[in-house]
Amino acid sequence: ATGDSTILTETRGRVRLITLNRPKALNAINAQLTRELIAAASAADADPGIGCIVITGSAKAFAAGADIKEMQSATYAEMYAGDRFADWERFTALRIPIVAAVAGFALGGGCELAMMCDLILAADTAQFGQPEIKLGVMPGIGGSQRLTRFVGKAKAMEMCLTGRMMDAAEAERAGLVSRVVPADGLVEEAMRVAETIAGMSKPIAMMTKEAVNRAYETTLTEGVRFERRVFHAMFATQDQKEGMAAFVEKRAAKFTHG
Ligand code: CO8
Repeated sequence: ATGDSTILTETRGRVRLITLNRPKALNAINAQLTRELIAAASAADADPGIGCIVITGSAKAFAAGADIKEMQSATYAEMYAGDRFADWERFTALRIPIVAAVAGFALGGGCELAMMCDLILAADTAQFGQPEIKLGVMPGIGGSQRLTRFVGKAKAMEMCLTGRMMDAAEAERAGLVSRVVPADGLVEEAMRVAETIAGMSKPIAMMTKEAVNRAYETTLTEGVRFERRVFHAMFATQDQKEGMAAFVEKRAAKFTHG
C-alpha cells in the first residue's frame, strides 16, 4: 500500500483485506489496478498464514467497471494482441476462497470482478449491472457467461441488453449474492465470514472451492465423481484426522493446514 497504489491491503488474523482505492474514478479497473489486485490476491493464495481474502471498494462504488478512458481509443489489433482482460484467468485460477463485499456500484467489469470471487456479500446500497451496451460494447470479463449461469437467462439477457441495474434485494432473490447486510456493517460482516473460512483447513477449503466451481464446468455425473475423488484425497491430510478426532473428543479442532 504505497501512496501510488490502486489498492490497500491489510491483514487481520488469517484474513487479507484488499480495498480497491481509485476513489476519483469510482475504482474503475485499469491496467495498474488489474496488475496490483491479481498480484495481491496471488500473494495471499501462496501465503500459508492467509486462509481467505476479502475484496471491497468504497461506500459509493465497489467498482464502476473497466476503465473506459483507458480503452476508449484502443484498436482491435491492440485489444487482440494484448489479449485485454486475459490476465483475469490468473485470478479465477486462484484456489484460496475470496469474498466480495459489495457496496454501491458494481457495474461492468466491477460486477464481473464480484462474480469472479467465490461469494458476494452485498450492502443494501449495492447496485449490480452490465451497462456496457450503452457504450457500444458488451461484457468482456465473463459477464455474459457468469451472470447468465448465476441468475438465469431472462434477467441476464435483460441486464446485458438494456443496461438495467439490479439492486441488492433483487440480487439476493436472484441468487447473485449470498446475503444483504446494512451498508455500515458490510466490511465487518464480510470479515466475520472470511475469518470463519480462514479458521478451516486451508487445503480442505481450497479443494472445496475447486469442487463447487467444478459444478459450473461439467456434467452432474462427472462433477459428483470429481467430488468423490477429492473427498477420498482429503484422507491423506492431517487436518482430516484432526477434524474428526476433535469431534469425537468433543473439543475444537486445531487445523495445521496440512
Ligand atoms: N471508467 C473510467 N472512469 C470512470 C468509470 C469507468 N468505468 N466510471 C466512473 N468513472 C469516473 C468518471 O468519469 C468521473 O471522473 P471525472 O470526475 O474525471 O469526470 C468519476 O469516475 C466519477 O463518476 P461520475 O461523475 O460519473 O459519478 P456519478 O455518481 O455521476 O455516476 C455512475 C456514477 C453511474 C457509476 C457513472 O460513473 C457511470 O455510469 N460509470 C460508468 C459505468 C459503466 O459503464 N461501466 C462499464 C464500463 S465498460 C466495462 O466494464 C467493460 C468490461 C469489459 C470490456 C471488455 C472489452 C474487451
